[in-house]
Amino acid sequence: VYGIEKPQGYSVSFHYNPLVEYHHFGSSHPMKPWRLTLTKQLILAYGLEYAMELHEPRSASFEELAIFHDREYLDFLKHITPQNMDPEKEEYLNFGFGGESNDCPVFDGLWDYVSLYSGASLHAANSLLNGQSDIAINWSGGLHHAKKNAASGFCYVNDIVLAIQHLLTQNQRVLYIDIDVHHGDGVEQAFESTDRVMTLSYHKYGMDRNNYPFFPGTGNINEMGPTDPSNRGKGHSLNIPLDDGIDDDQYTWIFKTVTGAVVAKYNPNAIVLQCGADSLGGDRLGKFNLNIKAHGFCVEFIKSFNRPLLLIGGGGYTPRNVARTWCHETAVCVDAQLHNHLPTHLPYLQAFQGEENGGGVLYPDLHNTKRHENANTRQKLDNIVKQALENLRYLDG
Ligand code: TV7
Ligand code: CA
Ligand code: ZN
Repeated sequence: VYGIEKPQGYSVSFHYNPLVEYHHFGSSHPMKPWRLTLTKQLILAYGLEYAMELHEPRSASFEELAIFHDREYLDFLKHITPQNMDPEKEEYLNFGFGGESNDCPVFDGLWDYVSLYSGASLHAANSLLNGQSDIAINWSGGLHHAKKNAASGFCYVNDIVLAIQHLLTQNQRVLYIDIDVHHGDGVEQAFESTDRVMTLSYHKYGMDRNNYPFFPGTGNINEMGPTDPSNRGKGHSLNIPLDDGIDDDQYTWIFKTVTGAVVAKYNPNAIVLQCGADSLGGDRLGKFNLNIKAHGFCVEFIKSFNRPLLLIGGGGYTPRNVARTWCHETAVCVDAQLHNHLPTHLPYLQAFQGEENGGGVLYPDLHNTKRHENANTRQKLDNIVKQALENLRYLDG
């Protein structure tokens, strides 16, 4: 009778198959699945596993992936290897492989990799559907650029689209929010013709000094999906284009203001939050200057709406800071405060030491690590908010 009672608060589930971390895109490629090892080790070192349910999900099947993706594309993904690939063949380019940047290389175990992270997102969505958890986490997912028949920007299979489709089996409206520094174009496109999914992405938008657009080059404020009044999806995409060097105060202000208005207006039955950690200061590819707690504020804010919540990973190219951020955000979910000094029994402790601004701590100062000049003025941000709130009027029908 006086046994251990279920503690107050949210029930949180953590979905992770450690086999994903053994996959390599290539030594010079910025995407490092190894960052997931660091994340998991940090979470365990702080003892967060005692505050949530851990699941080791199986891989998604071909049939499960085919709910969104074309079968010809999946056949290609399933059988392509570094040994049998032919970069001259047309399908190779059509399916988004090759090209000068080699963003989406063919590597050993590619099929296992995509089905592992997708299986984890589907499993996480499922535990929200069957009421086993209020917040479900999959840090290995969040690959928002993949299209139904093409790989793009390090993403081969769109686990987010698959998870949202699964949530739609029992939820009328799902809100997708994306704080990765890149535009969540694949998810936006997949649901452009439905009013049952609303997508909201915050990202860097604009040209670099060589006049190349920041990847993927879409997501301006006036891009809101179809506006044809006969299209059910009209106005159900909202994009917040931001400039280099945005700081904590500006970002949390714009996130609160716009996301708050969207939740109030759309009233979703479930929320999916993509937590790409490339929006942090000091990221190898990103352009923003956010600290870990400002990034984590987005999770706190979304959590306060008390809707079933799926948290997924995404980008993040400075592995030690990815691990710090996702560990902090896991703690936010279970309402734990973490000590700034890293636990001494942490494996890979070395990875977190010897930094200029924060060796040995969980919350280093990332604001000035790469010094992107802040090109976001008060006035520009005010205008974006004004325009965003105006765009929301399309939801009135
Ligand atoms: C979700 N940026 C994914 C973000 C995907 C970004 C890109 C790289 C890159 C790729 C490499 C590599 C790299 C140091 C960085 C348009 C081009 C670029 C002309 C020269 N190093 C996410 C994708 C983005 C691959 N791609 O949102 C192998 O950077 O900008 C581009 C594409 C093609 C043409 N070239 C410019 O975070 C997970 N790629 C090293 C090795
Ligand atoms: Ca984004
Ligand atoms: Zn990104």
